[in-house]
Amino acid sequence: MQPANALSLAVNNVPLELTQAELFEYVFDDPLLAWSFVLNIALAGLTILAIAYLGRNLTDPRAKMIAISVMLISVVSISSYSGLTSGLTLSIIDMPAGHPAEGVTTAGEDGVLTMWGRYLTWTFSTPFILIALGMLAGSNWTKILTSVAFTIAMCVTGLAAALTTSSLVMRWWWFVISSIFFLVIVYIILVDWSAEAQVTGTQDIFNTLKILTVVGWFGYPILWALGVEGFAVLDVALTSWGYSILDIITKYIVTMLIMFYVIEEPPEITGGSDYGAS
Ligand code: RET
Repeated sequence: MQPANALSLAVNNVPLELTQAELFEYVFDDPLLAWSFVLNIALAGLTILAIAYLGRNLTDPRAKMIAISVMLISVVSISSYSGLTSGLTLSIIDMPAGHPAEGVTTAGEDGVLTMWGRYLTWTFSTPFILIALGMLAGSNWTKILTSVAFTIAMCVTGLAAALTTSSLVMRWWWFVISSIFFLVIVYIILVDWSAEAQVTGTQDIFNTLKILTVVGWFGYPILWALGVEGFAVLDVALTSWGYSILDIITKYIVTMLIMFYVIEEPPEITGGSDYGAS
């Protein structure tokens, strides 16, 4: 006989798989988790509107490019959090043997709630943070695109760490690879771009952004390690709030600081009407 619903599938000893609608319900049954997503949708939307308003009189092409770059951070973010809220980019992942959350069940299914959409969408949002920072520091495109390539590599290997179910050692191996890529980015920001910002004359704003970025970005692997993906010290809702708060600092606060600086179109960051023409 054909099983009538997911529950009867479990009864018949076939692994139960939650539908997207059930994941959606699961999120909204936990207001703490739901709010960690919804707040960010609201903040990303407000940030996009604020950038459009603040940037409406920009004339310099280089200043405009920095503004567009920070706008794209929030464009990705609103999509990312919509994916999480709808259940589209959430899964219940069964942890490998030896993992502290091994054998845990979530909403009747074996495994823990994994917000894999976060790691996926960071692949698209973090490059725009680095493009804006690199341009503010007055760096060249070789270094900016190197940092972009490494952040994409960091996020994709972080996604692999979260989704690996075969072996605990392999999960942490992905984490180590991702962390090495992360350190390359930290080096570029702290060493190369800090020196370049001194020469460009943007050291004041760059130093503030550098501290927010480097300190904030270190919070992500720490949360990964403490959350359900790693040592499972923090539960899913707390981990999610942790990421959401870090996102507020590393995206929206950084964006607003950049916008308030850029709208004045200081000579340190402008390119003149010929910028990008050749
Ligand atoms: C992971 C786990 C694997 C090891 C490392 C990580 C670092 C993630 C970072 C994310 C930054 C995200 C931002 C998003 C804004 O949209 C993938 C958590 C090193 C640094 C700034």
